[in-house]
Amino acid sequence: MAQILIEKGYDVFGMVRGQANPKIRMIQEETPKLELVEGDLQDLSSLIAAVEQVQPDEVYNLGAISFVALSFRQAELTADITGLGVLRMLEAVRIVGGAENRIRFYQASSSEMFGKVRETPQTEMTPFHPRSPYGAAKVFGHYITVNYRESYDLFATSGICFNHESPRRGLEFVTRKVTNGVARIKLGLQEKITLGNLDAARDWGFAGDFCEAMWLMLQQDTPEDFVIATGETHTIGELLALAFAAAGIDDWKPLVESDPRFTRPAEVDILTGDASKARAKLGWKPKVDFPELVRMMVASDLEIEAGDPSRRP
Ligand code: GDR
Repeated sequence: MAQILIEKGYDVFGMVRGQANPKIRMIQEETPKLELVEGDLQDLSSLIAAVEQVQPDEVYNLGAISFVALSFRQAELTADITGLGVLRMLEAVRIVGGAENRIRFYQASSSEMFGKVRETPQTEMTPFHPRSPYGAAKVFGHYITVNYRESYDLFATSGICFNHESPRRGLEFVTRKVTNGVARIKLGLQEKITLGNLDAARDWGFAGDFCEAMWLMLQQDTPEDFVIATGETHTIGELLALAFAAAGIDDWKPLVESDPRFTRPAEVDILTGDASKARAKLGWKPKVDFPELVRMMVASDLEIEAGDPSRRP
């Protein structure tokens, strides 16, 4: 997101928490023009101070505990950061934005809110049925954003984003776990990939395309919520086949195993988004398709894993 906004000519401030955040060095290397500001989604006064310091035109709240599996083990923390964190950020935007509501706000809502899906494909009107503490916290974040828009006339919008991936994806998420595992197998650094539920299916898109949609949402005349998705669903089997093919490995089935350690107490089996509204009103459509996304991630992981070991994730 920062990269895209910098390319558009914005001065971008990224909020970081903690006094020795290990990601700061990586962030500064990847986006040297990004300025950093201190703040913590658990601490309203720090958010007010950050927003006061920066005086932004737009705030993108992409901050969360975002790993669904972790949210089962740290449910209260997830509710606090992923859920209440949105309320605190909205408060900071409302207080600092003054009577004329100078600051536009984007909330990263999630397809995990649909969970045990009530209809397929999922639209802005599909009822929510979250299947994890993460999904439940995102539902709160979504509705509190809608509520601040309706109560205080804030330019507050919520993008219901389906899975969006890139070479920067954390290793704990299934796409990167697969592409990094494939690269390591190819280079003889690892023998197998151990996953959880192999039957899950997702609507996976490229994060760069999705960030463009987030920006477009804040450039409209009126604040509205949008589903952001590719409309295509793929299985983990397809992800594996494409990733191994990208590394030139044919006989991959013996290289993948499933371990209950990685399964979740409740699962979201299949998601498919309908982004017709975003297409019609924002003129948005994804540019990178699923095979291209997987090839991009495998190529990046091959380069990283073949390079300096101290730079490996
Ligand atoms: P998800 O992403 O939960 O959809 O949330 P993730 O990549 O973690 O899981 C996708 C599906 O793959 C199954 N799976 C595994 N997942 C992981 N992480 N590791 C495994 O070993 C594994 N094996 C199978 C999962 O069970 C699941 O069904 C992501 C996050 O980015 C959220 O923050 C975001 O809101 C949603 O996407 C949209």
